[in-house]
Amino acid sequence: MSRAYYVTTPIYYISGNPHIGHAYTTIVADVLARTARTIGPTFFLTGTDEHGQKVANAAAAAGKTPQAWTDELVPHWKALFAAYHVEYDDFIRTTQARHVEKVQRVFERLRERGDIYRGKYEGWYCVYDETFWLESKLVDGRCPTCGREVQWISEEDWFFRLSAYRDRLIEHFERRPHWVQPRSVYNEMMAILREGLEDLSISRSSLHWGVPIPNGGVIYVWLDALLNYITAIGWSEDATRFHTYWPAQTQLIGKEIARFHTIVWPAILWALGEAAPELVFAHGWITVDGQKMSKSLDNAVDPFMLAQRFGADAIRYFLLREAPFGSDFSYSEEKIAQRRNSDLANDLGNLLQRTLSMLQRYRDGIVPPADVSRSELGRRFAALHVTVRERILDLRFREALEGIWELVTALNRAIDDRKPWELHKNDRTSELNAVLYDLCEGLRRLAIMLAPCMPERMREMWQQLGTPGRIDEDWSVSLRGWGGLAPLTQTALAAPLFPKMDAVAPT
Ligand code: ME8
Repeated sequence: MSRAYYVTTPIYYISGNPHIGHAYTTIVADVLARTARTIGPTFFLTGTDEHGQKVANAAAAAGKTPQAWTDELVPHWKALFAAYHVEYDDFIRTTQARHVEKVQRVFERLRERGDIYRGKYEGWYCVYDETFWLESKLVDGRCPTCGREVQWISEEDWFFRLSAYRDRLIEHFERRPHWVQPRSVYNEMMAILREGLEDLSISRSSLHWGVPIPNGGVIYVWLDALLNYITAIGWSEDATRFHTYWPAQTQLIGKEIARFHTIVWPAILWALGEAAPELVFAHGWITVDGQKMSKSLDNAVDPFMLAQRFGADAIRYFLLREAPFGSDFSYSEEKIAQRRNSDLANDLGNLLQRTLSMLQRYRDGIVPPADVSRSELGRRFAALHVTVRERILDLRFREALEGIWELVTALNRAIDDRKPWELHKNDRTSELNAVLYDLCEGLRRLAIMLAPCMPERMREMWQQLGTPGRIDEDWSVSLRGWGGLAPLTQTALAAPLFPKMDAVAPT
């Protein structure tokens, strides 16, 4: 098998119910995977991070064993992804044997190579972020990432020689200036590297909930968690499969965990003799009143409620369209409703309704033949999908949607300018055929290009257009040249794709 497109999301701590921020990264990965699948083999991994003190504490607070607690919660996470039409190829749980065994193997290899040693850890620990902190890094005595209280830890642990990889990391960052994006995160990581690296404690001798280490203690939850990206694809077990996917093309994360993914992670991989991922993209946060949305800040929005209220596809669209990928953006139901009403109901949904009802009225719902070589719209938009796919794979989702909306706008304008009702009244058959054909072909192309972003609604649109074949076929076949829609196709006007909603008051 040749190289495939491999995209990953963070694996989420299963310390409570998910919020829309968790759905965000996985939705973005789904859009990438759906797009990559229109080109070739693709693998999309997501999952849950189930070990560590944070999860153990949450389970204890609920009066359950950590295993029972995580078993109970995993279905909520899977249901969340299903509610947002996410089609992952694999869902890894760090408590699964396939993962645990390989994490132990990693530990053995690191020990054999002399990359780890026994030492005493004395310092601070943030349970929320599962992160060790030096005194000098604390801000007002609190965790510099999340601002929470930290606890003092003093224990015998295993240490990974992270400091030994500093020069190689700097060289890697310099040689591949795009491997960490956006630039702001790249610069921040470079600053950390320049400042110097401490070795990293990779075990917790006082904790029991984790991957056990021979002679006591468990593996530090971050080492355990990072390894999911390779244990899921057969590392140390199936070399052919592993090398089909690794190094990953795109690892998506939130910016607060960039240090683990761009400094610790490549060093661990190198210690194992493996390559660093091609790209780590650390996106921004969904914020509420300027603060990161987060379970424990009590500002988390229930993603199930959102999907029910606005429709999963409208939320997907909002998340991709609202801000350039990478930046923070604020959560607002008013803005979601606005986007849904203006872009989806007015621009796109109405376009489909108007087109199919005119087609019904003038041509019994049957797509007429037309001379596509003369289509002005065809000349302008036949190659749009190439740009769109490029932008999506380049993680410029907003620009991809803006490009697609140029076609939406042009089709709406074609109705207003070419006035099919007048062409019909004046018996200008070939002109009427030409505009009706253009509209249907334009809509077909929109359905295909928007399917990665709004899979369910676009499948409905596809059905209304009556087009045979699959919506998610290879784009270079289904979108080659303006005119892929077969004349005489029978369309079937149905209910509006995005019924208009009442405006939502500003909050
Ligand atoms: O950090 N805005 O898990 P986690 C955007 N288990 N994205 C958000 C977000 C927000 N307000 N809140 C969460 C962990 N996310 C570790 C990861 S990976 C080897 C281990 C998303 O449950 C974003 O992707 O705290 C962020 O990085 C992730 O959820 C953190 O999830």
